[in-house]
Amino acid sequence: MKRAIFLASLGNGTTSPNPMVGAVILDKDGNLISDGFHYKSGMPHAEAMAFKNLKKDARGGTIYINLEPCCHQGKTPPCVDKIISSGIKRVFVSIEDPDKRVSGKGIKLLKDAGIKVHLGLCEKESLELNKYFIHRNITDNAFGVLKWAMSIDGRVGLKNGKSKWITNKNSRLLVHSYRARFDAIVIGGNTLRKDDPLLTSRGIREPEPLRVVFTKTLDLPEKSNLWDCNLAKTLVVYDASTANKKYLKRIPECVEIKEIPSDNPKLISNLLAKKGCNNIFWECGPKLATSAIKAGCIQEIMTFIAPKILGGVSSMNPFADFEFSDMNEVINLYDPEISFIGDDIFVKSTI
Ligand code: AOF
Ligand code: ZN
Repeated sequence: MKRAIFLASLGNGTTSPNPMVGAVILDKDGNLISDGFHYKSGMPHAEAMAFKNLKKDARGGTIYINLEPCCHQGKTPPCVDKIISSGIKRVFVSIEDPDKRVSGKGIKLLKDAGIKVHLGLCEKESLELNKYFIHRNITDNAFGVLKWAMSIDGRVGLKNGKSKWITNKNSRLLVHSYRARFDAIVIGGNTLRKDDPLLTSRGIREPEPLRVVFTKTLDLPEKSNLWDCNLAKTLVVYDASTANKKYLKRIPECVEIKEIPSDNPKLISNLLAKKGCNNIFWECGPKLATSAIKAGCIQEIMTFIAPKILGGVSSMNPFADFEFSDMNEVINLYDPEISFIGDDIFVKSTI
């Protein structure tokens, strides 16, 4: 199963909206005779790849899969049928598929066909590997990770908005490699106007994650790195209740535009989930970061802390006011993982 999980992880960054799945086949004597993984939506599933790669007859053998095999006709035929017709006698499955077209039905069909099914092997690792896919299927929203970089006194920029650079080069390179694991990166209009970021993984992920800018006003600049569609796709999402549509003409044709009825970040998360994004990297400023947390769009945080003091009551904070009046109301973070990137501190935790 560990091999199946490893193979599955090779699809990291390419399988969305699909899960990462690997499959390993042993013959009746326990010899490894094939394996495979799912690379991309629309391409064969892991089991289909493993059957395609078969070197020997699988009759009487065993298959290990880190996700319940599918039983529906989607873009590709049901994997359950392939397993049954192969003559395999035992199936090890890590976790059930949360996709409503499958969830439990794949396992039932295998059992009905007289195949022995063992559920739960390496469950924890498999839940972790596909947490984004599982979250989207259960909530209809994309799994959100909020990232910010700040000085040791908790500032994300000077009074005049300058913030290049608070963290060191290696921290910034790490951010590029994290971007490669996300289907979409979201910023707000203020970040676009102030930083004019590229928001790419610098070629680590092909195609690059979708770059999304949320704007309340649509008052975005005529020139912007995000308008260069050769670098990556861009989507502008605007709040129809406050935006001035006269600014739409500033946005080039290659950029996709969608309106939402309010500034609730849940609408962005939901819209992106519907577009097939399992996860979102929120690289936004204080206002959007605060409302994204309030709306329940953030499941993990990533914080880079640099050994610098910016000072000043009017320097920029990572968050706006949550209006807390009691310490019982503040946001608690869990399971912190702390590491050093040179002399920057990197903290990952769940929320
Ligand atoms: C498997 N093995 O390798 C994967 C599965 O549109 P389709 O046909 O690709 O189906 C997508 C759904 O199939 C996806 O939502 C999930 O339920 C399942 N993915 N199942 O048996 C695989 N990738
Ligand atoms: Zn399948």
